[in-house]
Amino acid sequence: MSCRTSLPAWQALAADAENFGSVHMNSLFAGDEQRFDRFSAQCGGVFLDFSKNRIDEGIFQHLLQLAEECEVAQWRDKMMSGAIVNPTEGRAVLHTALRDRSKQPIEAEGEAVAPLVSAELARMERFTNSVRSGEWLGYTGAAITDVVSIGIGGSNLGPLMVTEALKDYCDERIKMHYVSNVDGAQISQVLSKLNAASTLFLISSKTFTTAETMTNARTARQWLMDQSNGEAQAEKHFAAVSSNVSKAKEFGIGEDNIYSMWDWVGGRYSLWSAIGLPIALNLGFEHFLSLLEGAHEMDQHFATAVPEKNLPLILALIGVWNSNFLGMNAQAILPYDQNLHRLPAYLQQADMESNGKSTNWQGETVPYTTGPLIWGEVGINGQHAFYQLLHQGKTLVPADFIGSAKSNNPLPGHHENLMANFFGQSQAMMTGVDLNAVREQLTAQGMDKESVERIAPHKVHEGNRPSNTLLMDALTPKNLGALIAMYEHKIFAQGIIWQICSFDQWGVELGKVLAKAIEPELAVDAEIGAHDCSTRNLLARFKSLQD
Ligand code: G6Q
Repeated sequence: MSCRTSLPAWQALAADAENFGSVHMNSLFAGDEQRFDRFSAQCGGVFLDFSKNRIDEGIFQHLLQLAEECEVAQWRDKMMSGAIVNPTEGRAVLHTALRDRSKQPIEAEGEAVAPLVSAELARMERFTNSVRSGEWLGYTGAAITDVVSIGIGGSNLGPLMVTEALKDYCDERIKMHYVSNVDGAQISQVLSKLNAASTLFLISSKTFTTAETMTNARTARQWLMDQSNGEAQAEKHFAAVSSNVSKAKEFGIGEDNIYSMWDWVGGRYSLWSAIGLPIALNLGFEHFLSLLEGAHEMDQHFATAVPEKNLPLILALIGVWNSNFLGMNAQAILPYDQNLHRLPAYLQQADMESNGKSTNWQGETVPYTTGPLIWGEVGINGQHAFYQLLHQGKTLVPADFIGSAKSNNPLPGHHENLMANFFGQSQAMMTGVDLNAVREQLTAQGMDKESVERIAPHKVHEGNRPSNTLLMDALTPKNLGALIAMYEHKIFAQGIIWQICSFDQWGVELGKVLAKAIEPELAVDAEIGAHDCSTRNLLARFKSLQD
């Protein structure tokens, strides 16, 4: 297997970076009225403008050539047809099949996938409707009003992000609460507001062995028993989502209340499976289906759109250009929508757990940077906090600006103000303002010459900072589905270009193993084992501070 750096396209891009990497975008825009048309693309209700990047037609063509030489399209087809594209775990990766309601005949490990997906969706629908309609009754005969979703990582971040994002579609029939942290603070706070008689717990864990989730699930079960003086029957208050049915049954959850997922659904790609039940319970099943529909539309787009208009592929290539060739190893996610406030956290997992790796498919260390540092915040709040660094800092951070043309909360003046900032910030990152222009501005404001010279350098914005703008018609379930799927496929395409295994997560294991060894050592009478002197002394100090 040849290293990506020896590909003709990689070498052409390295030369491009030498020759054109520092060309100011202002000069690329000057006199080129076609730039926006050429460097923009659309899928359904999601529009992408990628013209504010340091690319010209030649660089873009070399990026497309890189995708071709890396066989991204062939790998995409393999993934979508159920081939083993998660080699270190020996698994197919078929989250796309979860949202394909056309029931294409796809097999994973010899088993037809569509019937499994349809059957589980039908069970989810019945469960959702029975809880939401008040048919499902708790131990006193009261209808369910609150659902507590207990799960962590991929079994939490997706449903939490989506139910927050689509709050405006929620009819308040069922209130959702999430518990992910094993810190007792979170579950205590959640339970303190609830009435056991009308509360249902949904334990979401693919493996049903995750320590944090199991600890929280046991605490929830004990709380239910305490609150009901031992009268509550677990089957009226517990349901589970897992691929480990026997473990869920061992915990005491009846088989009828266990919803399946499969090995070919990765945790961080699982919100489309029964892991998405919090979404359906909170918003209603029809909205969950719209989410799937939007994601499927993006899947089809990724599979069929020409490369130069293919949103996920373009985002992947722009990311590769910025990080591997221009040395920008971070990516800001900046939603201009309050309800998308969990999107940066969600994408942190999706991207960093997938592509935060340094070993290629052959087990060799790759000689280039891989997944960038993903971070972000609701844009308008970020403006009053960290945008200083985006505009004038020495670390260059490409940004994705995400917003909608129509507001779901159209109060007079609000959306215009929000979106004026949305457009103004990416423009400022791109155009900047040079010393002469600053001098002129300050002089025009009546500042004396000496002050102008002293202050002006501080107000220079060099600009030329890359960004993508994602403008949706509106934040709807369908558009959100498409947006998430777009990022999933971007991450996939980058993993292929970097030749890394995007679907495993060995990097999260070592710390867990060490924590398991340390936990018994925290008991008052237990000995502290052989650790480095930092860890040993910290453990000793921790123990000495217990009452
Ligand atoms: C996601 C990861 C990880 C996983 C959690 C929860 O891709 O695998 O975040 O989702 O560790 O695992 P369980 O669902 O098995 O509890």
